[in-house]
Amino acid sequence: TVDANWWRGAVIYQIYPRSFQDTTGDGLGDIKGITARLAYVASLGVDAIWLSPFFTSPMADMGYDVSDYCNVDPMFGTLADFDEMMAEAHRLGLKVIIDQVISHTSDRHPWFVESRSSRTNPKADWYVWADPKPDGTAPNNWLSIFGGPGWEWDGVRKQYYMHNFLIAQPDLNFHNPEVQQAVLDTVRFWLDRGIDGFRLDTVNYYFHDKELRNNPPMVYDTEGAGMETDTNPYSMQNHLYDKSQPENIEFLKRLRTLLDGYGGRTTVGEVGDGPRSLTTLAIYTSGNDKLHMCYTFDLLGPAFHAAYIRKVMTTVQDTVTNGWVCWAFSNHDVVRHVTRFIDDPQEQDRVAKLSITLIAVLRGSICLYQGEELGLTEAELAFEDLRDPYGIRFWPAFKGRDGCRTPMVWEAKAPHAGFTEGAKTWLPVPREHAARAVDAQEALADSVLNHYRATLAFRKAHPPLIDGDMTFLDTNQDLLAFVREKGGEKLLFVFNLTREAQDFTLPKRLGDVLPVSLPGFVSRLDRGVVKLDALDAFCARV
Ligand code: TEU
Repeated sequence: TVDANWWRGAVIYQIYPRSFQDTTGDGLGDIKGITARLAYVASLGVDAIWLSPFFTSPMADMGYDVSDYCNVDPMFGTLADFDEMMAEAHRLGLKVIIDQVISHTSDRHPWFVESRSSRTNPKADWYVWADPKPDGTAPNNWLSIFGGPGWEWDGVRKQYYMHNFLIAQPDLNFHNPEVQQAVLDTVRFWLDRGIDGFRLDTVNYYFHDKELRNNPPMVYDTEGAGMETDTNPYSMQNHLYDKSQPENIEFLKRLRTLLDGYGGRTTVGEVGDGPRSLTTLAIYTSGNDKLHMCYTFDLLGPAFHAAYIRKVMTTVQDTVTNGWVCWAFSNHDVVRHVTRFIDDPQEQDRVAKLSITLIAVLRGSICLYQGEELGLTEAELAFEDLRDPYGIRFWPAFKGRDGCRTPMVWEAKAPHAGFTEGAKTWLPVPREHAARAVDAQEALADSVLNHYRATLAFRKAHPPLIDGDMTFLDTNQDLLAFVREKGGEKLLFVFNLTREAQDFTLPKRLGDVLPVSLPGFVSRLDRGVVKLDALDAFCARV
């Protein structure tokens, strides 16, 4: 029997299939490569894998532009490869979460090909089509996240269609019940195959404003939680009018009902909506009848400061009273967090270790992104190397997302670090990444990789860390101190995210404090004062 709540507090490892392991020599990762490396993934101590899209796609947005939701792109293999991969994952005790990109399709999806063919075909209303204004310009001021207008003129229909992302990613019209049904059918297809959950791409973009009202200007919150500008400073997006349309709640309920019919399945929605994202997340994940969990971009920005993290976590406590958050410091869209958080190469490993320890003891589930367990930094790429259309468009002001998508490094001494036996790779493998390959780090007791393993084992061993409560203690601006508690078991954590040593005087009311050794750190307790080194952490039973 499956534990229906396995996802609460789970650790999910994100695999970017194109860059994980190549088995065919074409320099692109594939499903068989994932299967071959699953034992490694399981050895980290994670609970699940999340696979970025591997579906049939013209790859305009590296697979986030799907042209067949129910098949595997030949570049990645076949459905049989997928089934084999899933069976191996399950044998190793890993759940499998796949990426559903249903807010938009590829412009080559048969649905769109039909929809754009006339104004009267059966799928004419499956996408967001609108007439131009009398002067011929776009229906309203909506912008694409990847730059330029959110509308594209179609010469056949003599109408505009809406796209939140690339022109090649037309937005589905969720107001049409047939579209909802078609999308739910694709979800059912994968549930029947046996997958354990879905990461729902841009889940708050499903419904557009039916009246196509102009957007008000985007007001950026440059200090607070939900700093969309920080991860994405060159986006020209202002809000598509009230992205969290009430209709979406009803749709998410239908989706949940479908999943509940299978049991033990989960959803993790991506909610990137600037300052309001946690409010949206709270609505989407409350009440056990919509999504299981969501993640926001709050920890995907540059801030690795105690005051900021405390602010995010307390905002969560105030808003998400009845829902569940999934945290991540890195993914395939943002600069790798070691690079974001520190520029001194000497300190990168310590920051990698401190950040996994911190995220592993926050309240919530967590997503790790392939390669972060090696302490990989953002790859520096030349313009000629770029493959991300978003980066190509805004170079050099914004270098795009390729720097975090370079191939995984397995063997320090092998050509292309063991990613492929072919002559070339789709993105270069940086030399400094190869030196951090899995085999090199396996051999070192205090490597970042072994620290990840020890930290995830520590998390597993302490139930308060999985889904216990979290209470903050007062500290100065530079320190983060909180207690995690469940069923009478209480663990105190103190984090020093600065590069200077810090002292923290324990409040008397905590009573007896018994230090617990936290893998990889040197802090100590001295007569009621926690002595923390630079970039250090402390744990105690209270
Ligand atoms: O990302 C959604 C999203 O909001 C991104 O535009 C994000 O703001 C940006 O990448 C930050 O640099 C999802 C996927 O994760 C992304 O890879 C896709 O390109 C996008 O949806 C469109 O499907």
